[in-house]
Amino acid sequence: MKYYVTTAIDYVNAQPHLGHAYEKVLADVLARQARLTYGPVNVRFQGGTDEHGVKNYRAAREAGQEPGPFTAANSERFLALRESLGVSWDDFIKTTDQKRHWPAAQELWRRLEQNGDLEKRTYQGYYCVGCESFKTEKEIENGHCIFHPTRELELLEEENWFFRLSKYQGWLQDHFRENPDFVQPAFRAREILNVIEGGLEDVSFSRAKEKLPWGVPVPGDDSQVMYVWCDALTNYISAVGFPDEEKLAEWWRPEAAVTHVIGKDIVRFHAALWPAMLRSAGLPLPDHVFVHGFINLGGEKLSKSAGLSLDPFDLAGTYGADALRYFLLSQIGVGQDGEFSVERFEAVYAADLANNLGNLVQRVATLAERGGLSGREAKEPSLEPELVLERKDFRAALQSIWQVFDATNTKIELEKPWELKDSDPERYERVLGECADSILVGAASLRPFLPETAERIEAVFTAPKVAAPSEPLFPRLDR
Ligand code: ME8
Repeated sequence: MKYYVTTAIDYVNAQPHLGHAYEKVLADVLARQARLTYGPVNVRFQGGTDEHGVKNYRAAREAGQEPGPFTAANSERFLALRESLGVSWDDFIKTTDQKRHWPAAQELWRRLEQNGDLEKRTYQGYYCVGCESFKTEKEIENGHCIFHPTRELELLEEENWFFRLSKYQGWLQDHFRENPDFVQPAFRAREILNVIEGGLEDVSFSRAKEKLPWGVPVPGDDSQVMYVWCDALTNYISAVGFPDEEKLAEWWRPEAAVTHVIGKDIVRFHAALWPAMLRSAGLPLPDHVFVHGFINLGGEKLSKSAGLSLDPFDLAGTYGADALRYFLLSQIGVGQDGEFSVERFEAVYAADLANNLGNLVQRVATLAERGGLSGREAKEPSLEPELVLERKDFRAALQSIWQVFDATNTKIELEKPWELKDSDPERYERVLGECADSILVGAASLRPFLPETAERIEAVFTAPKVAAPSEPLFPRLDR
């Protein structure tokens, strides 16, 4: 079984915020769980940055820089999430990569053209730079794009290449009916199917080079560069070798499981445009598009354009990467939006991490050390991988893992091993061994979610002699 999971490739017009970090952590859990379930060689976890388009180009200009160095520097910040939050990408592709990415984007273009799906037209419409797309009437509210109410829409008139998306409407509807879990969760599938049934318009697929010189050149037309979404979506196959079909087939073929993890604002591109492009080019489709909600702050979506941001590097630096991962994974239901506040984060940190898990590990390890307990064997996880890989219900998964820790805490309270050390040393050892074992079961299940914590706990209880960690797993917050 081959498992290929991708994150959206982020625009690099500004620094990463907590919303980006959230998405990468969700996909990381899938990748880590898949490595445990299918074996690391059968899993590929792909990330990258989306560096073309008007938004990036203007941000560079506004910073007084050339787009190349500007996007390259910001791309590094996105890649840095790998270290700061333990996002275990196997590979990271940049759309400015002329060797790996451009030939793929251009070959895909040629195939769409050969299939009669690209044609040049003059078009006038309202463009949202935030979304990097033209907006239909239905997507405009009070004169603004629903996703970017702080940006002005721009009226553009240009001669561009168009992709005949409308041609694929019927086929897409059938695909949704035949593959009810193509888009997950189900409420998002229904939503996007409604949009498709409401009618799909053809998509402007290029921009005049004289207005936007920053993009992949359109094959055979020097006056145009590719539309940023056409270029960006291709990353999912350029990264795995397209146009080399043999290389591509290792990860991108009907029998492999391919999952795109994306946010709710870009479903249309992934669930309508991308499948249609692949169909036109005669390539297989991904299996799942898993759609997450937004991280909000005080009810507002975190966004680069609205200037509302929370620095994931600061948060991970202050509280620890695993603490931040825990909050993001345990507090938000599948596909739902999540509200972030430092107060809530600290309350969850104190209750679940410092007091519950951290205390339990410290207590059991201290008592075990006192009794000279030998290390135990590492355990198999009790968590069903299906809950993670299929249902993607990370909150439910963590709740079930915490039940193991809660039960161990209760056992300690009931058995009071500290009263047994001298009176009944045999029972003392047995109780502590059982507690250590159930902590090890919990830690094994925790590996995809809190990798560093799981490793630390497993190191404590599998060492030749159990010894209490010199530093608590989750230090108390002095406030
Ligand atoms: O859309 N909460 O890039 P992007 C949760 N380049 N997720 C959020 C979020 C928030 N507050 N804000 C953004 C793009 N995201 C394109 C993708 S893929 C071929 C091209 C998510 O930097 C957003 O939904 O605007 C998307 O999945 C990802 O972050 C990148 O957003």
